[in-house]
Amino acid sequence: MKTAADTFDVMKIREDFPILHREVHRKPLVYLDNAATTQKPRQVIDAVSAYYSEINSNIHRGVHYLSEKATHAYEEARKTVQHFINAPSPEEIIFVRGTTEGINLVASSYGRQNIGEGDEIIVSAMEHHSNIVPWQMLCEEKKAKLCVIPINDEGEIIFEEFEKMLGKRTKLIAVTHVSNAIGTVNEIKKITAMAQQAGVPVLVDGAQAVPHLKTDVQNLGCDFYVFSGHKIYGPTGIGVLYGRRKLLERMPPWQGGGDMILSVTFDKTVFNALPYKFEAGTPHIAGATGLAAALDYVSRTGLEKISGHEQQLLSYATEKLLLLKGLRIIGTAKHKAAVVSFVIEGIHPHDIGTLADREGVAIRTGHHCAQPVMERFHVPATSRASFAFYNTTGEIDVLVSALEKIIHLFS
Ligand code: 7TS
Repeated sequence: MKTAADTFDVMKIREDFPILHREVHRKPLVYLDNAATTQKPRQVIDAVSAYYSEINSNIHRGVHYLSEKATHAYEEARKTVQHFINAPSPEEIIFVRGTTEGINLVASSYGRQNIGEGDEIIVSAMEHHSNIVPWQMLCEEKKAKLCVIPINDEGEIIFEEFEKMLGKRTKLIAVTHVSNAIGTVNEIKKITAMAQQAGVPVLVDGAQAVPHLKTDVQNLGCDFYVFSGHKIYGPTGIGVLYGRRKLLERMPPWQGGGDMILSVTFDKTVFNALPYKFEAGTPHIAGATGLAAALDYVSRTGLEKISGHEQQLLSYATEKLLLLKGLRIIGTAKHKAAVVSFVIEGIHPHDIGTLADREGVAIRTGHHCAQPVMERFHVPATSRASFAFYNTTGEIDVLVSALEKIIHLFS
């Protein structure tokens, strides 16, 4: 029987990504830094270019031809996002700059309105800084408390601890769907089920999940879901906040300006309806059309096939890397997305990153904006290879031989 991955033509996919054919340091580029940002297919580049060459205009204000075209493209992009994550309605899709801005929006609006002195916000020990710092700032302002669910040695949430933490004072839970630093895929449905019992809303940071897993916000049962366009083959500067209508409707706007109002006088301003209430000012219209092109591309390719291929890359890389002398993988959860974080005894991750780069291999080194994760595993930093559906086992071989050279150099 053929599996999804068998019918996946990675070489054909690579043809769609112009940058993958360039060289760096006179070596073919091997791009394994996809958790930081992904490369863009021609279809996305063309969509952005077509927007600027054919319909560029401001939205929601002109009655002229181009403005109507641009408005239509922007609102169609919203529907594409809605269907992609199976949100109940397009009004629950707010365009933002990215995951970071989406979380800050919820912290500023929902947080300021609903969290007070002595209240508690729960995050996990594997969060990216952007799902820690906005909550810390809010806690500081409101004299609330940030509680952290510990993770085990594999890098998985310890549910017994979470259960103990969840109480009358808990006002919000903010967890990542997939860890950028160690690749763990969290059991979001289990978290939302427990939260629902306690009557607490859940925000899910989907930055590292949407490119790899089929995301269905209704099935997940979350109240907010955020992700960045640039991590799913779309442009930078555009991202998405999904929120349950019931919550979004009660939340105050977080930025004031054009487009988010129905009427303004110096005595009283009436705010616009959803989703515009949260989209003050001219948005990234071209970015939204590029994001829609990216999501269409992913949907056409099929997330099942994408994740099948990526899981093969993950097992191949894990197996090959573990053969290297002194190499240890950080993050060994049962369910992982295509991220491998590792340390090599006696060699600083920054040296590994710099030397790998000379071989054309792009990996990220450092704390990955998840310093508490580094602390948890008692390492100052790691090297991280993160895969996308356009990567090949051949590229992993190039990474492995680059690492062999480095280990040899330092021995
Ligand atoms: N949340 C997670 C889980 C992330 O991985 C990132 C970015 C963010 C939030 C922030 O996304 P942004 O688009 O708003 O910046 N992660 C990474 C990374 O792993 N390497 O560079 C950026």
